[in-house]
Amino acid sequence: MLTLFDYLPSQNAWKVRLLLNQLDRPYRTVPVSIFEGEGQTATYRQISPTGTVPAIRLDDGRVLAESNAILAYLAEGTPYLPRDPFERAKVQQWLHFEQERVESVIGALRHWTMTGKLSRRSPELVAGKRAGAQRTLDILERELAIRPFIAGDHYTIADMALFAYASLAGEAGLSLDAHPHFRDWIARIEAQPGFLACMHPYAIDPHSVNELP
Ligand SMILES: N[C@@H](CCC(=O)N[C@@H](CS)C(=O)NCC(=O)O)C(=O)O
Repeated sequence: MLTLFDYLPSQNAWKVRLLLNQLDRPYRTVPVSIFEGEGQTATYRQISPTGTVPAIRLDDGRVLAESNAILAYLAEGTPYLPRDPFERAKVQQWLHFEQERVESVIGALRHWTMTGKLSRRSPELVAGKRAGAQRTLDILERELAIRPFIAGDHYTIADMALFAYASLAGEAGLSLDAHPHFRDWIARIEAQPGFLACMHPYAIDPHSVNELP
């Protein structure tokens, strides 16, 4: 059975849980307490070179890290990853966008906001992230005004990846009032069969107030 190396408040890991739920694929979980340093042990770094979650281990012992690489692997041959080379590349386009402009911008702001770290960051850094987050939301608003899903007419792993942090922009202190198409897209994703509504706040982990090692 597939093994998922997981940390419950991680939305990167939630992406993988979402896909596994939508595929109705069984898996077992190994929790990794990232704020206590479990990600940075030599043993775990053989599974995930950066020490981050999520990562997976297959039945044959092979391991794979990076949430979007895991999504692409698990979605192969399913409706969530198109076969057509151009349509696949479009999915990749938005997976790259997600890592560069959503996870590392909205995701970081949300992490700092939810765990009390915002005041420990420089005002310039926070202002830069806020401006970047606003640009990201504006891009998504424009794109989602002209098609139902981010990579085309169908729901794909690109939507799953984006949803993980972009849909929680409010928890990063960002307003979605001026983004009606983006809000409609959120509702469209939540209505997908097998959607995983269960998300876990950082507050379930008392160690999350600490800096990552
Ligand atoms: N690009 C990676 C980012 C993964 C990541 O940063 N995961 C966080 C949890 S959301 C983590 O494990 N952080 C621990 C650390 O940075 O040491 C991915 O998409 O999987």
